[in-house]
Amino acid sequence: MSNYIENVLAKTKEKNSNEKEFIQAVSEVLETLKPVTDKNPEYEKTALLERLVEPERIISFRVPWIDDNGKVQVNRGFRVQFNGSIGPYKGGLRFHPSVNQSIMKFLAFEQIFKNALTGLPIGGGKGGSDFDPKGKSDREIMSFCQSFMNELQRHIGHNLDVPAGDIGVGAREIGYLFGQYRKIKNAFEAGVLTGKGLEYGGSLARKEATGFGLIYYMREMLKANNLDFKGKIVTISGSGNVAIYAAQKVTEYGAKVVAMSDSNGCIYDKDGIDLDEIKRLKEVERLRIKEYLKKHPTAQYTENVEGKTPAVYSIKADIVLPCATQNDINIQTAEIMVKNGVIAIGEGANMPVDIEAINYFIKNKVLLAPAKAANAGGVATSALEMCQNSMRYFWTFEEVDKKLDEIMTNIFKACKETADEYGLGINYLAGANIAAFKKVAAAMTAQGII
Ligand code: NDP
Ligand code: 2IT
Repeated sequence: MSNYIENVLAKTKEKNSNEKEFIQAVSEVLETLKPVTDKNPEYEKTALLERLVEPERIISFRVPWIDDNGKVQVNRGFRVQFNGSIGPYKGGLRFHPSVNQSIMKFLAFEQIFKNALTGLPIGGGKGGSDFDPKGKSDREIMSFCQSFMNELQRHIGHNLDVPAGDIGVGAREIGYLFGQYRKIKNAFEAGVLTGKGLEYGGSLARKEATGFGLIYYMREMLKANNLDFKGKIVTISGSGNVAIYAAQKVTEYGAKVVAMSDSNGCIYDKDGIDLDEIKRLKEVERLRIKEYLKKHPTAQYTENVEGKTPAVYSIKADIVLPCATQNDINIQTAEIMVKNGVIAIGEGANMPVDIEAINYFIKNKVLLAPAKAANAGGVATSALEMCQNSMRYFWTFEEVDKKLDEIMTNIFKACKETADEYGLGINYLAGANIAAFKKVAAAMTAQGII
């Protein structure tokens, strides 16, 4: 590593010592940038990296709401507006009890590079709350969303910052958030949020986009290595929005998904997962994945054990798609997967594989589709939704899906060409980081010291 990168990393660690996920995300990017920073001494003169790791703005706020028992609850809300140099801040909202400033900053930091890779004009942001949507009634969810928006509304706008969904935030939550925004502003500003319902400005194929996009990216990655999905056995961590549509597309391409999971445990169905039943359980009834056994008694359910490898990763598979949360796969889990003969990993979630495990996979010639490139289809289609909102027009499902496919194909191309140019072999993570960084660095340089 060059001294410049080492110095910036050391300072970042010191300044943010209690933010381990943020430090992890920054290290993972900076440690791959040496070949670029070595060639561009002006970055150091303009403190480009120091500016890059400092968010333009962090908003943190109180979210009071009343539960169904009439009790007042208080949560903490966040919006991190990390880097707006190539477009309005753009990124999802996560509602999960684990949310804190470190997780918000890691997600917003990753989003800067992901959004740059899409080729569309969007900057990096993220937000959310430590609110736990599990077990809450519809009325409680609405009450929380309205209170959250009462504060968030003054910080967002279609030219300023455009939130969307992430863990715990789907069409229902976006609907309540949009309704409250519209009421406060007394205006129908469709482009202020994405992932909206189709009746009021949402884009066709946005719901499917992250999962489909992941599989389009992997199709290109496999093709470049003389492989494809046909006949492959696939396991998926998670059973939410990303997991479900990745499962759908990979099945269309001739693979068989035999396992999916939630935070409690995993189901294994050797005949192939019944995805309609997963959609019913997760998208409609909001139940635990274990309920799958009621309709499929021959499937097996394994409960996760705290501190141990999540059950889904012990199942033998050719292709594994971590589509749940960060740091799901560490070196111990990676060793199990390599022993089981895995050939490719697709990061549908953000930072699901830690860097030690990523390096272990690459060393063992396992292809790894890195999150900030491979899961960019969601935010790319959000940008297409903003575009349609500005035009006051809609594209068909096929039109959006085709654009998504082209965008994902181009992202893989950028990762591969950059990896080739810098002699990085199959290290598409380094390829993605360098390609994205170059674009953001050029925009920041052009705009001066701000
Ligand atoms: P959902 O809320 O729809 O689903 C999340 C899934 O992950 C659920 O199955 C959930 O299980 C599981 N999960 C969440 N937290 C944990 C945890 N701590 N441990 C184990 N399992 C967990 O979210 P999404 O599908 O939208 O998001 C999944 C991942 O994809 C996240 O990392 C997100 O940042 C990323 N992503 C999402 C995009 C999008 O467009 N939605 C775009 C790009 C990336 P349970 O129900 O038990 O909590
Ligand atoms: O992590 C992500 O890219 C998302 N949650 C989607 C963000 C968006 O603005 O659509």
